[in-house]
Amino acid sequence: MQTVNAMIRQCRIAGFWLAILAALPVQAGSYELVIDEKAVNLTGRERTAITANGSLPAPTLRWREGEEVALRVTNRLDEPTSIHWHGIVLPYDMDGVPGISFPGIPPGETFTYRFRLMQSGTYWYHGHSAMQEQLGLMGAIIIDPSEGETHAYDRDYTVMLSDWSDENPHRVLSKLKKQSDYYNFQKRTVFDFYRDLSDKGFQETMADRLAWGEMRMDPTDIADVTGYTYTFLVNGQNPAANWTALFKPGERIRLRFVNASAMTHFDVRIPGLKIRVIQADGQNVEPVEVDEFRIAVAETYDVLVEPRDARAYAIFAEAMDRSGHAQATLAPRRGMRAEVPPLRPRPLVSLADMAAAHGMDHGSGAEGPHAGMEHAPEPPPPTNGHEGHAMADMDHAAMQHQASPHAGHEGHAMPDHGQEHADTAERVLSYADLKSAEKHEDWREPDREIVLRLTGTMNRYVWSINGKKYSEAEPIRLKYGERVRFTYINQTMMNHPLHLHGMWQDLDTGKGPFNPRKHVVNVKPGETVHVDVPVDASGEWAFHCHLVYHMETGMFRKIIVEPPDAAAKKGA
Ligand SMILES: [Cu+2]
Repeated sequence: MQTVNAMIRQCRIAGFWLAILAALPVQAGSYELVIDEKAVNLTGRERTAITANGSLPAPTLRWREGEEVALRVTNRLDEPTSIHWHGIVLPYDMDGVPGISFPGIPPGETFTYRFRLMQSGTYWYHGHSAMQEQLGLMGAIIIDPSEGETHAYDRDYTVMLSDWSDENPHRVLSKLKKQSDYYNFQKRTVFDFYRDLSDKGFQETMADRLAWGEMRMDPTDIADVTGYTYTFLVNGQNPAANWTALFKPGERIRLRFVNASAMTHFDVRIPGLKIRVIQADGQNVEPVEVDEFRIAVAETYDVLVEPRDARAYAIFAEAMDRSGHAQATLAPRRGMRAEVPPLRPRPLVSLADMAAAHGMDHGSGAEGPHAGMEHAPEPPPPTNGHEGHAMADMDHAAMQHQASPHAGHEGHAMPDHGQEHADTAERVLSYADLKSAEKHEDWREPDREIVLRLTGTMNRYVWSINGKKYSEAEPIRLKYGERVRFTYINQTMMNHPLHLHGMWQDLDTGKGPFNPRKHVVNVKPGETVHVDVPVDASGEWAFHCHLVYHMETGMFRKIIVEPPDAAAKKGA
């Protein structure tokens, strides 16, 4: 029975009925996407968005593992466009990055993407030309597994989060270039200064202010672009529109969260419900039960919830900097609305956090690829609870963000979102919780390490890697078949969600062959993170921070993977 249903579903997807049955399991689905402009009103003012088939977000594509897809993408804009299939393993010339994978799609022309799906799970697609993604060009991809779902559920909804601005993205960027904290209206006030004086005393307060000033940074500078210009959307709808997912009490609901924002990390809660995380970036993980999770730009998380009461529940996604929120509703009937929790106080990055983060930096691999990983991933012990209390003893050299390894503080390299707001939620998902549900067959020690320092100059709003922006940098060269450890050292005070095209990043959470496999790895301010990349795809690939304005200003690299027989081919 199960098999017949599955086959019927496959046929519906393919758009054929019985004719295709003979061809199973190989099938070919043809899809048409027409990229165009369209007037939208998300804030009370009419603006122009970029849409696919007239919809914002673009249509959800539902595929099946093993399927060969052909997508005809037609450009009706008066500028070039492109679609990148985010997280999908495919031949590099189908990856959709202009200037790397292919030339882009000129106005009036059609490009056909073709590839076979060798994976399942929740992914998404988005424009990779200029800043079209910020203007609405993104959609979800759901690939059903060929061998059936691991987890049973009664309903299945996609929850695509995004950030919409009425301002043109080029204007946003030019404002940031003139003044990097243009959108940061949550700066500390003179009242905060006097409160700090009474809490911390004169010396500590002044030292704190001076140190931040030297860095040309501000502890409230959590996000470059904020709710001042952004309206946060769920499936293209603002909070007032109350996008609703229906359920019957007792049902088990799968929610596929996709963060399709240009710049916004979200903290997601559904007050009154436990959230069971079952997939990260389309990959099955050992289920983890949490009250809240942070979703970085371009990540996906699949979760299960089981609402038992016939009432409305809020799906509440707070922008990480607390400058606004996206919101949807889980309810037994349309028109219901849950009580929405207030935004929590904005977080501050403390200098002590930054110092602790630098303590995590155990250098450029001199200690071997797994240095520091044997230790339990525990946060530094709490001090007396006063932020910045370590200031008097602070090593200011560390704050200059030199590459100085601090011995003796190993083992804190685990990305641990939970620490930042552990006091306001019972259980917050951290990367350290992620464990692959399947053992990776090809797991082995890395052959070599490449250290990538995430750098930036806030006063000119230039973001870079190892101090160089894309236009100044040589490509990173890898060899097919090798396993490379990338060590990301974040020397800035911004989060950077790093996206590698075409290959997986096995995030080192200390679980060896069960390390979670991700297409985006978020690196927090001051943090060092290790990922191992099985180099199993030849060609030229993009690697970049997925914050659009960071990518645009230089935090981007081309990665060239030499095929195994490159030498032979050159000779032929
Ligand atoms: Cu991407």
